[in-house]
Amino acid sequence: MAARRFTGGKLIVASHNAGKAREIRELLAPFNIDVISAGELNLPEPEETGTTYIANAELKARAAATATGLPALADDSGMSVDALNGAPGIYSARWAGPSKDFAAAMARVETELGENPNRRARFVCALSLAWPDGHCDSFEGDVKGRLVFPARGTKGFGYDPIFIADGYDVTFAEMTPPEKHAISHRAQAFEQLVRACFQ
Ligand code: ITT
Repeated sequence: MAARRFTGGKLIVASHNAGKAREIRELLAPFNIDVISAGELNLPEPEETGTTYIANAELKARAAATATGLPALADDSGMSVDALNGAPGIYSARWAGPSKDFAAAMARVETELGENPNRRARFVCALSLAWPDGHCDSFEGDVKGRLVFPARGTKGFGYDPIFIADGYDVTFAEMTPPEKHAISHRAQAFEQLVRACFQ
């Protein structure tokens, strides 16, 4: 089925993660869309019961579209570490615990890697645009790279301070937003969303 075009009006950004919601707003900025975040509307956070990024993104987008009667864009993302068999993957947020302590989550990655010399990792992002009638289109992007310890940089969010994309020598947390948006998993998924739904 062809993707449904978004031709304007209000769009819910169905994320309660401030760093992620900020990046999605930055990516949406050139499109002159009236963006409302799930946080502003106090929308409940649905339980992420899916076993894939796309399943969780769809579940979050559908819940917000149903609750508001407006199209909703959700993002499910995470970092997969090769030497940890893809962990934390879809559980990336959960490794930070209820207090969302990403210093602890990054320390856990370092501890679990131990002396393993394989530092390969990738970020993955699934974006789903859902409509109140149940229609939903999804797109996935990724960026490959390697992990460094100790963490470096203060920009970005989540695991950004330990991730260096292939071809670079600074972490995502040392990049400006435009630098990260030029290559990130979120920007790659967003590019596909734009091509299918916004143009
Ligand atoms: P919502 O579901 O409300 O959007 P969340 O934080 O629970 O917020 P996810 O379940 O998709 O979202 O978890 C993704 C986690 O992966 C997120 O908390 C970050 O720690 C990490 N992550 C995703 N994209 C990232 C990025 O660009 N930079 C750093 N960490 C990222």
